[in-house]
Amino acid sequence: MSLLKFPSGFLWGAATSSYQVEGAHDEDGRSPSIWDTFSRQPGRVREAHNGDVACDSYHRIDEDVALLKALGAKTYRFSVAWPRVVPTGRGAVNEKGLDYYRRLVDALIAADIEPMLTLYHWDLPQCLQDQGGWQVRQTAHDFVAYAEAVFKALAGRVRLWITMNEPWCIANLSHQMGEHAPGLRDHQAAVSAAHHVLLAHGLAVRKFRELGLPGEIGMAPNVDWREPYSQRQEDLDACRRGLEWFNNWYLDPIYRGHYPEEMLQRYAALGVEPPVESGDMEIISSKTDFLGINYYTGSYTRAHDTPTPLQRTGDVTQELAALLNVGSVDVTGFKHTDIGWAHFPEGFYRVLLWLRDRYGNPPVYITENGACYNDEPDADGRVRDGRRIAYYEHHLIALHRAIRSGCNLKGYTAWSLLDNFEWAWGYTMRFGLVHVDFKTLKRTPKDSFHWLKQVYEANALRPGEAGRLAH
Ligand code: PNW
Repeated sequence: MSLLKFPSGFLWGAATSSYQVEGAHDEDGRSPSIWDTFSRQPGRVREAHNGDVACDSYHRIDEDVALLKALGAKTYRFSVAWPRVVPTGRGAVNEKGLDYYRRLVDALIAADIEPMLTLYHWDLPQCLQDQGGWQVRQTAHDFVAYAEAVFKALAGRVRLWITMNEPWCIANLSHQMGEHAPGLRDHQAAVSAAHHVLLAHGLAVRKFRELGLPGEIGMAPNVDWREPYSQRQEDLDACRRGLEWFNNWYLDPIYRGHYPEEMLQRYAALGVEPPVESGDMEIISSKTDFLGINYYTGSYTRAHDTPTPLQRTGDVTQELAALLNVGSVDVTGFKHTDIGWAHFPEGFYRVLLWLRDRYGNPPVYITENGACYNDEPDADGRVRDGRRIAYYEHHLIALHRAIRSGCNLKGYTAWSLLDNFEWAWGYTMRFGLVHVDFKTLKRTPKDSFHWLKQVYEANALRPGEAGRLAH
């Protein structure tokens, strides 16, 4: 069996985010975020779970860094909690909150692990949500002031900076579909939020340049892949609409300086438009140094035979269905992970090629990729998550194919280092390479951890090995 080698210096690692792992929700001056509020509203999060304790990573820097070291990680992607650093949303900086990240970064550097820092992974200070949150322009300016405090505190020690994690989730999943905080279902709210998130990103990139900081800055959108069910024109069009809504809405403004035309027109039919002011698109398209990509799943897509007419009805679900007019077809008997997402490694390969061709082959870090399987430790203490190993193996082969096809790939951080607070699913869905017992907080590396370690240390993958390890 052939050995699939990755480029030398390829940056392997693992990822987490602040609200999902830190806990310590009320320590050292942290104020509540929208997720503290949302998780306390009945019916929003499975089992009424919240991130008050999470993985307690706030108190376990040494333990987590030791796990990263044991994994052979060359980088750790984590996020900073805005409500720790600027508890009032805008204004005074809380040095105690910053100290946690200083200690974490120091510990990573001492372990020879490159910090990859995300400035916003969804924990907006609740006090800013009370003033309109991402729906208002002011939040973009507040974000830049917060970002500047973090830039200055960690300048020179952090080289890789990510402004936003997954703008589609921040805007659409949270303001259009109501599934994440703040839980709204309103197209205009989503489109306004998307614009202000993009603006905040562009303003932060400009601030980073203005400060003359060493390092690289980019954004980490999640991308979807839609493979046409057939070559019939309606199906091809459905795929394009699906991608415009999910991918291009964020990537076109950054790389091309405008929103995708067809989706703009479709939103306009619902009376919705982005609140663009003069100069915004130039700010949003400020040059970045890399693109972070989060990929989990994709689907075969076709148009509905009888599309819902695109008009305002007041029924948000129906309007969204009409806006997209896409349907997924499970034609392949795909395996699904425990969260219900299709195992679709071919989509990973396809979307990387699509990004290469559409956006001029930018340097790309895969900032998230991983699988939800809820395997628990066996009696002997071992977590036999062979299905997760298979997911990683297939996706790393897809990644290798993309590199061989000329995609400018620089690194890969697996989601996630730890089982953690999986948003609306609470602790009921596990993505970790390390199992966390949420009663004792004991951490147990799973079989997938040991498998990935071999890949990371060899900087290469031998297809077929997963099958042996899984048993
Ligand atoms: C991403 N969806 O979230 C996030 O960046 C992580 O924080 C999260 O834990 C991980 O993926 C796994 O879910 C998403 O419903 C959450 O489409 C939900 C969706 C997409 C991404």
